[in-house]
Amino acid sequence: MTTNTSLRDWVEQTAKLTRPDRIHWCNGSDIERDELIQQMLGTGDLIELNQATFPKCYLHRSNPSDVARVEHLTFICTPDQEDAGPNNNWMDPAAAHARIDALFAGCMQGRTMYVVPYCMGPINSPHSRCGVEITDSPYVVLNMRIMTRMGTPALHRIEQDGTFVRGLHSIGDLDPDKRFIMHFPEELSIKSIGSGYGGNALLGKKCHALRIASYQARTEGWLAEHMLIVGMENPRGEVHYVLGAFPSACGKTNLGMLIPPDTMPGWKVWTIGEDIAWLHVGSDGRLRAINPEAGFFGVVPGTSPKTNRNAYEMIHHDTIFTNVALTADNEPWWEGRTSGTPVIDWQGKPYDKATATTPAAHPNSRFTVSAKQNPAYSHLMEHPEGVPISAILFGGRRREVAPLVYEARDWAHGVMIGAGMASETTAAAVGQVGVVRRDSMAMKPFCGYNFADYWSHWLSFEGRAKQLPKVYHVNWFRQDRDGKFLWPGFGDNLRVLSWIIDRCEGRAQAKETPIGFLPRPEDIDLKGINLSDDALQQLMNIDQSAWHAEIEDIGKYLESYGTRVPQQLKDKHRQVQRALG
Ligand code: GTP
Ligand code: SPV
Ligand code: MN
Repeated sequence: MTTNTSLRDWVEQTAKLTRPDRIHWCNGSDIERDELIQQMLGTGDLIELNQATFPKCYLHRSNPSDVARVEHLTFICTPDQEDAGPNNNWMDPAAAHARIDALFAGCMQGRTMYVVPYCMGPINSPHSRCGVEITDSPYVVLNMRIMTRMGTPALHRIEQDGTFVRGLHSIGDLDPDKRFIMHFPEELSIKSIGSGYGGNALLGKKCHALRIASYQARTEGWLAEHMLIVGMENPRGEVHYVLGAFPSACGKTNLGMLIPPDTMPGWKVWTIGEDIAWLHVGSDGRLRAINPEAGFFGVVPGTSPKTNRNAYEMIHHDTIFTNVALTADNEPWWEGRTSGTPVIDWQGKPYDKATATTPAAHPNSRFTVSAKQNPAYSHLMEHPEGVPISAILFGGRRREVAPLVYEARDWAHGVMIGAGMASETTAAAVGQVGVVRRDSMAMKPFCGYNFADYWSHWLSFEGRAKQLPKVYHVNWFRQDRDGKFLWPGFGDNLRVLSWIIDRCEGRAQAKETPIGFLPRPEDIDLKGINLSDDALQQLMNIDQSAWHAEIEDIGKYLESYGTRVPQQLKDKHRQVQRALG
């Protein structure tokens, strides 16, 4: 078992509460994985896919009422409600424990309790943090094995460090009325019941690496962010790393795995991360990033050889698919896959594409895959100090208002842009899709404390680092009147990144506007893409009256956080408002 007595005691107490038939300590071995797969094939928890075309690939169908994160059932439980802030649902810690422990009582009867030690970040990095997830879901175990460094090495590190985040999870009876995702940041603990899906259940991911970690990061002087990390080398041989904070299902995995367009020869791109980044100021005074994860839990719909060839190839072996459709050949199928025809939908029901009114794959269907299967995998993912960051992108889905790209004047202005960003909601969370909402730094569902304090923490990096990244806002999702995207996106986003890198190198031109610096059409490499004058006009200009309304709305949003909002942020906001006239 383990030499760590507090871990031993916790497992024992949890077993007393949840009353499992068996306890299994996970070591992370291949044998353990293969046994779990065999067992799940037997129970129907996994379905074997076509092993000739998709070797070692399996399908899992989650309960139809359990297909996405549940923000309304997610709580931050701090003694003082003000510390959780208006951005979070809050419950008093004692009341929360009582409420959720009542649901955990006896919930694992007839089941195996898995004890899953994991490490977020490279095993030998001083910035990595460990946790243990106790779960009764073998699907969660299989996913955690891909998404984290799971098993014996993590347990050894826990025994050395002496500390770990405790995550207790049970699928319960999957009743949405008995579903809670609760966080106790001061106790470094998480309790989640009633869901087996993604961020609700793989506790190393959003619960630990964002909500708990962001809380710790604030007191310890670092940042835990919902960001991709991508590396690039341009034809001049200059290497730059860029972070991108986009809300769920808004393009992190795709930008992190970007493939240069044919018209941009000589560019190389590699992935460090595609969902979460932990940021520290390095000994050189620069902001550096590690990816705490080891795998990708990515959106399947839209993945094709055209949009993202690397992702498409990467998920043809050793992949767990969740809630995709099936073809007659037993291959996985999803909207946007350019070949095959679905005959069974994500719920396992017969599907006829000709008459169907709903998608065959769930819009939030996902692949789970090891980062090492990415053709653009970089061994720098294992670098204990991470990579130095040149630029930070904030962005969202905005069919209107936000131009293709603009640059902040300075760090504090960049923080204001990140704080004020907004995006249309997506299928990654339960609720209405396509509604514009403010989502500061793409962290609305994930910041474990009061946003006003979080903005102050961001501002404080001016005093911590010698050289901070330049900050940008991007929007790949502008639409014309018919709802067609104005910008080709995907690999062509490198055209925007190329301008950003040139700006970082002090080369590229821009025009100054009230909201920041925008490229002129001639500043961006548009060779080989066909954009109408009208599209260019919309992508690379600001609409004064739309921006008046936008900046006013951002002002109201900041005000709604009350007296804790840093004055510097309000000043930056007022500056832009004044410049707009
Ligand atoms: P999470 O895993 O939920 O955090 O999502 P993500 O931010 O990693 O988003 P992802 O890259 O998986 O993209 C989500 C959806 O947006 C997919 O259907 C993509 O095909 C689509 N998408 C990504 N990038 C672009 C782009 O540049 N343009 C357009 N039009 N669609 C894009
Ligand atoms: C997101 O919703 O931002 C995801 C998927 O990355 S989940 O792991 O379910 O949170
Ligand atoms: Mn995400």
